[in-house]
Amino acid sequence: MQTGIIGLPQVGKTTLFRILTKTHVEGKAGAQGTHVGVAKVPEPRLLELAKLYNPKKITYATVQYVDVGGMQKDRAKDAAVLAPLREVDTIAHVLRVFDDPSVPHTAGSIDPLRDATNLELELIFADHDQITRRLERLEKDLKKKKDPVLENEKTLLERCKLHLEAEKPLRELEMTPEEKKSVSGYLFLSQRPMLFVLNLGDEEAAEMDTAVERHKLSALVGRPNTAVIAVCGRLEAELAEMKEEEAAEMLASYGLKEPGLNRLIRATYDLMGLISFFTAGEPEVRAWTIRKGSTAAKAAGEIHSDIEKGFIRAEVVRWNDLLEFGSVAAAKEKAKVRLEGRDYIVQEGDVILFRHSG
Ligand SMILES: Nc1nc2c(ncn2[C@@H]2O[C@H](COP(=O)(O)OP(=O)(O)OP(=O)(O)O)[C@@H](O)[C@H]2O)c(=O)[nH]1
Ligand SMILES: [Mg+2]
Repeated sequence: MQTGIIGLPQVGKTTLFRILTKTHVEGKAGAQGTHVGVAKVPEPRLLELAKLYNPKKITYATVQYVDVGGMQKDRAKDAAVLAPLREVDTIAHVLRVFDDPSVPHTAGSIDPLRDATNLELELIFADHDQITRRLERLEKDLKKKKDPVLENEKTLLERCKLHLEAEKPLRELEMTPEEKKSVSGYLFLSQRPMLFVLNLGDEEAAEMDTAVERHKLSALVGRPNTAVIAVCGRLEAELAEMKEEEAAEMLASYGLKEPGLNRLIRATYDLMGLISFFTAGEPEVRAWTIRKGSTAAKAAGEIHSDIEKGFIRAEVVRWNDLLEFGSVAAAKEKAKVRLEGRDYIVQEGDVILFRHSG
């Protein structure tokens, strides 16, 4: 699961990327100078579960972040920056809210709504170009031979095109699961779930909750497949350098409970429609990632394809029941352990033991 970090030049993308992925060195640059790194999904329940098992290993779920570099005004250059975005599951758009005369803004002034709108338009234009080309091709083919599948595709693409022409991203267009599937091959950029990350100045750290209103960004809120979150990039960078206790003290001094990065990672996780389930034992207590709505068999496959193939049943206990009763055996006595089949839909926070053959 990958999140692409985009934004105008000098908005704090790489700063955030480095702290998210704990890469203190200059990350390994891939094609077009992109950086890829892995972030642990914060999961306090894992430590609670570990207290019961005293495991050799504790393993967090992870998400990948890709820092794709700054977007320029020049469209040709943008195409190169946009290319790696086709591979990602969600996009995090860093918006510069902090003002700092020593770091000039490319547009000369601070206006996050303008920046959000302009960059969104780039994604919309890219998808529009792609659809226009595809429709031309389809029309030619349909002239030669009638084909109901292609007809359907044409109708759907025309609907997408109209939506884009209203300057709205495709993630806001309602589609049936079948329709979504039929366009999934196009990897449309404006269809990706979007997280707007407001990068605030330190002086706003204590007023994170009201940042949206203060900066007149309500237009970004409440849209489908879109989320907004505020962080202070510079403060986060300082926190990342501190010892745990010092960091906690500093957070408390701003009235904050946890680093903004935790909220950011969880927000991308939610936006991707991901949930966690756990496996727990003496060798390892571990969080796993699956899409909401996945079956027990699918979850087993996440761990190992052999467990999916040889699936017999899943023994499922809710994480809080397990913590309350202290062991699976005790939870069983209280009838809190369920035996589920391969089609059981895994719930966020399930602790699962898979019984399998082979
Ligand atoms: N004052 C202030 N400066 C910041 C903050 N975040 C980043 N900066 C500074 O802004 C400059 C750019 O930060 P980067 O993280 O490199 O920004 P970027 O978006 O990766 O920039 P490009 O890759 O060049 O597009 C650096 O000098 C940072 O120290 C912040 O929250 N407050
Ligand atoms: Mg950068």
